[in-house]
Amino acid sequence: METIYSENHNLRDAQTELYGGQLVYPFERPSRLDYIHARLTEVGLGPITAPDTFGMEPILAVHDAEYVDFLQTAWDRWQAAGFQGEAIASTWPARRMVQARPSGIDGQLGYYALAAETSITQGTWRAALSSVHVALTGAERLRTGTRGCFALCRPPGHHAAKDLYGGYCFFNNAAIAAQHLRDTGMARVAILDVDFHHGNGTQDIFYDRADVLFISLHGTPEEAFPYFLGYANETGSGAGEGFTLNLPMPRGTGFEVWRTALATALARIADYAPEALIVSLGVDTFETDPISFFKLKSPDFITMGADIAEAGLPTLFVMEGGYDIAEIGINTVNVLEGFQGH
Ligand code: SP5
Ligand code: ZN
Repeated sequence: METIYSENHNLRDAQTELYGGQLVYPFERPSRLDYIHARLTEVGLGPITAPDTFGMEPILAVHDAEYVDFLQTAWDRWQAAGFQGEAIASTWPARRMVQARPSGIDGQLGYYALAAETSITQGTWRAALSSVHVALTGAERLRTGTRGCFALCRPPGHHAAKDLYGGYCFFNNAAIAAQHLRDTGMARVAILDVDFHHGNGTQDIFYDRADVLFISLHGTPEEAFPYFLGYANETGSGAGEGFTLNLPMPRGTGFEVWRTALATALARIADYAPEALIVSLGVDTFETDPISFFKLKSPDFITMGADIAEAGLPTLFVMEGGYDIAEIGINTVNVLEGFQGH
């Protein structure tokens, strides 16, 4: 299986994440991809190729133009305002407040952020743009008949909505790839999100549409980030009614239960009969992930990949989360090997 990868992800190296009332070095850090890259090479999964470049059009097909402009200029504006640390939101349009866009950078951070843990930094824009190109290059491979491809994206994307960043995400790589496949001729695309966290951004982008099926397996929002979306009763709206499926699971969920949810997801995908499958691949379901609470073990990820292969669809894996860095290479590549060996 081919992997699409760019070293430009290193341009995103935030030094601060707001966690437990402290500013810590972020869980979502460049070395995550070093471990995955090393494991890909070690097992010889296949060629590792640089992404092609794309214009802004595929991004603007998903994201709001003013939001994109905000991301491009946020760091410079934050610096120009004289702030010393990394750019972090601190005030939100909460209940009963006006949902209008302020003019200053500090107000706009709160307007566009869905969470405070994610700092905007010097190289964030360029890294996020490169991550989109990685996903789009992978999507292009599916268009030309590839069975499986791995878009080794960083920063991740599934928490980003059309005009929201957070959860370490800025552009929704998987959604942009799905939209690109739609815009270049595919009638139906399915997105299967197996990251521990609910893919709130992807759900929001496609919520009222029937042409992209969105399914997420995740820690229940009662206890897990992003907290405010991902309940089972969210099933889509309007034309999209029935084309969102949420499968939240409780603390301590192990692979036996998780795999039953995956079977439910795969049955729905088979019924939908898409032309391609995009997997938002997070391995933060792992038992020792530092910020999550599922109990998957390393060999389970091989089974996961094999089960996904059973769908028999052209499949693009798009990297999302996973924070047990020592094991992230093994767990991620296990999914791909399980898929490939099947
Ligand atoms: C892409 C992705 O996986 N993003 C995840 C972002 C999670 N950010 C907030 C994490 C808050 C975790 N609190 C967990 C307490 C653990 N003891
Ligand atoms: Zn996650």
